[in-house]
Amino acid sequence: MSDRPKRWHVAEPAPPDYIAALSDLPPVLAQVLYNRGYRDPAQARAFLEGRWDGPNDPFLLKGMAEAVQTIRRAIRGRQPIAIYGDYDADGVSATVVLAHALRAIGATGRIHIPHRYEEGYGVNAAALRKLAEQGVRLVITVDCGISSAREVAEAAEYGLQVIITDHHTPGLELPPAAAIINPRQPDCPYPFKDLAGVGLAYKLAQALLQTEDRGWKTEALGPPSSVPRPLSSDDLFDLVALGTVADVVPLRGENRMLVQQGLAQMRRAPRPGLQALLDIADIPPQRITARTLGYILGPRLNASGRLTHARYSLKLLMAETPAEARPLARQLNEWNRQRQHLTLQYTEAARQRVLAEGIAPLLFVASRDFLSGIVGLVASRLLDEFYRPAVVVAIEDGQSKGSARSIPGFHIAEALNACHDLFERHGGHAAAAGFTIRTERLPELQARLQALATAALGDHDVIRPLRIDAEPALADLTERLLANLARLEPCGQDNPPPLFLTRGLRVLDRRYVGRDAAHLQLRLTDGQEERRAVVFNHARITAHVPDRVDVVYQLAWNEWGGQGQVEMHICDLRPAQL
Ligand SMILES: [Mn+2]
Repeated sequence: MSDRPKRWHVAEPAPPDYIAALSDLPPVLAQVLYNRGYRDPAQARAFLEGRWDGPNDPFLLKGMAEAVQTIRRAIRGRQPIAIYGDYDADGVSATVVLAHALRAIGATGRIHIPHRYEEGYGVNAAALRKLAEQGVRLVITVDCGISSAREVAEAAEYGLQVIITDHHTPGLELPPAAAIINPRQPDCPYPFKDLAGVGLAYKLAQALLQTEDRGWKTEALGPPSSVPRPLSSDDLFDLVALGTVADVVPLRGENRMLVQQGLAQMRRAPRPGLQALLDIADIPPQRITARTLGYILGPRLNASGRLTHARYSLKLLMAETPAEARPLARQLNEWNRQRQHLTLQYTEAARQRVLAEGIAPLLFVASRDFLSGIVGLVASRLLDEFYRPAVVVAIEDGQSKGSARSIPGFHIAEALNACHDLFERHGGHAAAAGFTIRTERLPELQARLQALATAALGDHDVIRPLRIDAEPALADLTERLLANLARLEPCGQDNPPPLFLTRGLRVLDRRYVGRDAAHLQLRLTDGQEERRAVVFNHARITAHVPDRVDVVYQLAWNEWGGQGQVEMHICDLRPAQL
């Protein structure tokens, strides 16, 4: 819980006929569905039951037919194909998805994942040239490439074809590729725009394997040594779920379906690499949730690319036996610990700078001490604490690398586009982006971004909104309600865990618990009912808890001491307004 002020917004109550139409559900759950935008009871039910009029036909993606044709032609001509991936969990998952699909249809070739520090983000000319020298005639990018017009044009000059699959916001100039698969490009009719990089790799895999099913099998002759394993695109759902959650794209529509399917598959039979990571974290596969992907598996798979090279994560996800997976998982776990340590250290240095220099509309911290693989995490932490767009830069001689995170109301990728003349390279989304810049241009960048943020957000205080779903009484907070709320899973980006407000509670008991007494445990009552509540990491926050409080919280199940009970996890707390 952060100590900065938050603005409480309680959702407008759903109309009585809506609640009545969903009378088999607890009213609190019906209200949550209404708040999530499912204003028609049938829609709400479909969301809850995971029914969905998908999956969408992959050929609705602009460029898909050309991509499939080009890939088939390369396979027929026995031309090696390269997959050009990215070094984050989304990019690595996408690489593995496409590798399995290509292998299954008899393609041969290579995989290239760039080195974050030696090559940088995206498609680089030297790597393309090297692939061509190795005999590759076709390169397929996953999770990158949309901002690499120059490199793709240059490759065409020496006869290297490129297919781009990328979900990042296209810039002004699209690369002259053989095909571009990106639902955000102009006039792509694909109905769902929020697939991750791995989601798009999956759609390409689906298209390739689907055309295979249409009886084109005879065209896909691999070399005699490679015996393609039979593969259904459904076998790849676990990887899709992993990259989708790790990349923090909205868990709605097609993504919700993909993540649900992937979680079910992982719980049944996790692939050896994921099983090995779960073993180290002591998590039984049956208990995997979207949070496990976001907070346990994702960070470990990201750690290799942040500190050394993402190929170790690639090898882990490709591992076919536990013996192969275990040492890799241990290594990733160790890198993740180092990553955590660096994140804490840099974040503390950055917040000291922010506090010393005054909190501007946009936070901008640049340092020679930062490693560029970590700056994005620091920007996230700054945003969490100060609720401002945050740009964090690792200064290096010559060229520096930065990472930005933003809040609603300030589209950071567009802000970077507006400064495009300053960058060597840049790209991203509304809420997260990155760039490479000549170091001497940093002061101008800071001034221009500051001006853009001031114009967009104004000088007034930007206060984090807490979107509260409902105001239940303590008596409503039951095991049955919690079980019903679980039907909203997988929760995450754009489908957050429900948030509740209960007013006028009396504090019966306060206890400091956990290491360094970091957490505060309360017993709360409304005069009739009593519930346990926890404020995690209260220290910087609630030095004094008054006797009567209004609390905003999520519901959780606590099984400590062998006895289960519903528990309130407090996100914000105020003296009761009587
Ligand atoms: Mn991505």
